[in-house]
Amino acid sequence: MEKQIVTPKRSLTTETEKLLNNQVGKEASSSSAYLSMASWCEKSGYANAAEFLYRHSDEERMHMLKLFRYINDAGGHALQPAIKDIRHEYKSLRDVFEQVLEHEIRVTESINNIVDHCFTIKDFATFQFLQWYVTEQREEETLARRALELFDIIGEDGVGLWTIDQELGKLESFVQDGGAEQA
Ligand code: OFO
Repeated sequence: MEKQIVTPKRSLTTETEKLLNNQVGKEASSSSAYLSMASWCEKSGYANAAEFLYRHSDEERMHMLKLFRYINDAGGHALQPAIKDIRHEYKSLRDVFEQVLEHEIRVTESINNIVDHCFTIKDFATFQFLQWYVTEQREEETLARRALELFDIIGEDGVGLWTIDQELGKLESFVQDGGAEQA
């Protein structure tokens, strides 16, 4: 007979566990969406944009795992999410980065809702854990906006798209070095 393990008491509420598992799904879906975008960029000849998105796909998986492990550490049950509705085709390179920005804004809203919920119910441990995601989302939105600005600053005609692809390859170090704040 299988040994029954008595579930010890925990501070994590069922509602918070559900919200965190929902966020696991969003991070996994981000990882898959960026992987699909990376593939489209690569086969369309935008090698730097592809590398940028491959890296971001890996980062999103790391975000998912961080939440996943937290849920179990806090006494909950992290659930492997199903991934649905991943787009494989894009109209243009600009379309890809417009999707990235919209996606990040939706993820920020979702994180903010969970943070608000945790504060309201005084789950300060989860509230504090989520601060990392608050900072991360701000950085990722900045990065996506900077990427989109390149299209207007450089222009897409002639060698424009080639130049934009080159600049996309340098963007992360610019934002990480605080260039976005200093500019
Ligand atoms: Fe998970 O960092 Fe954006 O989405």
